Amino acid sequence: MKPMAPRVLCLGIFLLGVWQSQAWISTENLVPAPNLSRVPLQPNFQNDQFQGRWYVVGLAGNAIQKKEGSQFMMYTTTYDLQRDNSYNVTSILIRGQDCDYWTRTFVPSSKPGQFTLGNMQRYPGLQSYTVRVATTDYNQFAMVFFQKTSENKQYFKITLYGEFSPDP
Ligand code: DBS
Ligand code: DBH
Ligand code: DBH
Repeated sequence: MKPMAPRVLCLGIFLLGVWQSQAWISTENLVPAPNLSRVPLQPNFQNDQFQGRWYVVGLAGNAIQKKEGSQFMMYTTTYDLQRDNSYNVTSILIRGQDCDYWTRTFVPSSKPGQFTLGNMQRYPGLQSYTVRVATTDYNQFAMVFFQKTSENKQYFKITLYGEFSPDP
């Protein structure tokens, strides 16, 4: 893998720090989500270039919990552009010998780089779901902001994606 820009590494380490320091927070007492207007949006977002498999190298949020005794789970997320310009989004989580697959649809909004969740009615309790690509170079890194309202609680998370290189 090509070396990532030092700025991105710093950001990643910062996010991991946030994640660690917030790991104890219960869902009864959530840190408020930032207003969307304060979250950057990748200018001139190119949906075709963003496609493909990303490796999740950092995860921070107001309800992200480290399961006791287990390592932080690593996963990949693949964005597949459909004919209607939505993405089929599949995450693969490795758990020992098992693979967990998780697929959903991200539907484009009027702002390129911002999405809502398709088939919302499939998720009980889910009232809103917004995804915003904050920044990316389409190749080596991306930062993506997620916000969801579920059972009247507002959750957010930020993922740092790194380049997926299956064969060094
Ligand atoms: O997809 C998400 C967007 C998401 O899972 C969360 C926030 C925004 C989140 O906080 N998830 C935690 C609580 O449901 C979790 O444990 O996964
Ligand atoms: O399992 C999940 O809920 C999940 C897994 C990977 C998820 O919500 C996500 C990525 O956003
Ligand atoms: O309900 C959920 O937790 C959920 C629903 C849709 C979720 O975590 C997600 C998409 O990532």
